[in-house]
Amino acid sequence: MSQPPTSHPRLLAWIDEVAALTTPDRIVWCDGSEAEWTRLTDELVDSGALVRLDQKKKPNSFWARTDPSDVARVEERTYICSDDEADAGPTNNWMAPAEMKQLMTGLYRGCMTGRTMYVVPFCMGPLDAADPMFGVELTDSPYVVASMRIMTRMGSDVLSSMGADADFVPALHSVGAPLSKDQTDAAWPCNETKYISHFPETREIWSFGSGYGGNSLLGKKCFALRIASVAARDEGWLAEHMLIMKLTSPEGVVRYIAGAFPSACGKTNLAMLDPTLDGWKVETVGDDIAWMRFGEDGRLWATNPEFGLFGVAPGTDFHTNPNAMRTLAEGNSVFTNVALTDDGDVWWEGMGEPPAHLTDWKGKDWTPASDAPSSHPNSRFCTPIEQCPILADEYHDPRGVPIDAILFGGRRKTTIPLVSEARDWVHGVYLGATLSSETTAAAVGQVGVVRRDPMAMLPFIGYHAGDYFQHWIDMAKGASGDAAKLPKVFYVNWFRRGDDGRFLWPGFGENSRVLKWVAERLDGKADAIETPIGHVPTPEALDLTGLDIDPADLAAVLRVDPAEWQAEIPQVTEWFNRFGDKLPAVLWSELDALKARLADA
Ligand code: GTP
Ligand code: SPV
Ligand code: MN
Repeated sequence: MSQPPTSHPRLLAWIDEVAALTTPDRIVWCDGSEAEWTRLTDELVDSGALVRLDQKKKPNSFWARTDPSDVARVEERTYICSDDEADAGPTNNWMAPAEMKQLMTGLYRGCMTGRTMYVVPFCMGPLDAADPMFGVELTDSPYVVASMRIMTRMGSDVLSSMGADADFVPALHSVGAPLSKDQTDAAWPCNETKYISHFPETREIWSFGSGYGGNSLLGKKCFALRIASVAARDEGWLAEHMLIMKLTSPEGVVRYIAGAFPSACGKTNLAMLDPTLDGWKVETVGDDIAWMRFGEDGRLWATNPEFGLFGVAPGTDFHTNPNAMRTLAEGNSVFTNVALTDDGDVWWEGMGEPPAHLTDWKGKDWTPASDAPSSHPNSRFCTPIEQCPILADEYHDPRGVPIDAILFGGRRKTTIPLVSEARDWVHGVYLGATLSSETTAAAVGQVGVVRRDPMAMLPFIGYHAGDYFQHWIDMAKGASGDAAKLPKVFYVNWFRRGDDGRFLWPGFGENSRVLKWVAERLDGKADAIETPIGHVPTPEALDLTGLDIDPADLAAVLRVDPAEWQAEIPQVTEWFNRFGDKLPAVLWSELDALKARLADA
């Protein structure tokens, strides 16, 4: 082992302990340098784990294929190991911490044999934050190291900032595939047995068996949402699955908007939106995670703790998300489970006409006549956020941005109108708590099933969801008692469909029309109809300049159908019942009030 570049006693002791357990052949401290990136990616290319893309088309970029069994987050294998089972609540898997540690210690024993253990010091959010949030990931996956370098601030600077005594979240990761002598490595080593475990009291993460994104890049969902949500509950802030954007009107009025949509439901696209409305400007602050704290002004300020974008590839194109395409053209990216073109570029469904021949995500020949898609529906690009051409300057500011509006949204074919505005904060919390969406390929399991996904955080709340709802309601107290300082809450749905299955609303850049209505509501300018579910724009209140939309489609996408909403009531009741007496009573009152309004409608 090379001389450790730190004297941090707790870190050194932990590394010794993990090394003794997992028995790696060597330990490498990651410095985050360009030279290190080059060495790692060269090694991965030499071993066949990565393919280097064409230097002109995608400079310094790579194509990765996973094992076909390791393509998404594994919610069934994800655990919140709180001391008390009641603290994990009904929405999380739970195991007692000692039991989980014993079980996983068995799995970890010798699991890094034949491999390198990388020490990855990282920081979620800017290093010059008042209270930088450090983590250290120990991993035996060089793919994870390369990805962590894109997704987080990582390396020597972080280690020096940590000094000898900074607090950090220890995050242990292994693909769970020890290598014996003479054994050739798999292109994507992983283990059929997977555990993604969180210990909220001790703020630790133990991950085993998967190399995929949310299961293995432990700064992201595991730290910045599951562990951070627990810290946020204790300290009076919010760690949320939200995009953050800066919206500027033609008059130069700036609004900061956060948006919580479940996985693969449009956060990255909205965060990077290219407005079709003249004079409106969107700039990106974050596309997946927001940490929101009260400022001295009593307003809620949001920061993006990440350093990269880990975005859904299929559907991304110059027509839908040109800013993502421009970000990727800069290179320095890793593409996972997309298709490879014969001239060394990447391709995926939604990127216009398919080439005559591709190598698909399983490494097989693919032609337009092939039955299966060329790219996995949860294939991803991993790319530095600083390459985004519309990155807001405020991204770098450790104080973040003061949030004017929160959008909740999901993927619903029916019922939910294009946009509605909550009546007040508690009604907004009700909308978030009852948010529903069709499941997507971002998690292993059936796709297209409607489920409740509160605040788009169902798989990410690190404690009891009933307590989480109460925490959201209590945020009203943080605003120095002035509810007017809280963000206004809106509920959007880009995915409503007609009887023929078509999307009723064109989405993407056209969503700027909805953003304009939101901004005008904040200014008290735009018209709305009061419906039982909240304030919905009149068709005239939406700026439809230059948009060719059938008036019948517009009416259908804005429609609030009391019968459809009545049909949701038993599902919401059943959902709320799951939380027993942990469900804040005011949410039952909101449901009762909704029922009464629907009965009168
Ligand atoms: P995660 O990274 O999993 O959290 O996903 P996300 O919420 O960032 O979703 P993303 O923006 O990557 O979009 C997911 C899928 O929805 C992509 O295939 C997009 O093309 C598609 N999508 C995004 N916005 C819209 C929209 O306004 N309308 C339609 N029809 N599809 C959209
Ligand atoms: C999500 O599923 O919400 C993602 C991808 O952003 S992952 O990093 O795998 O969680
Ligand atoms: Mn996400």
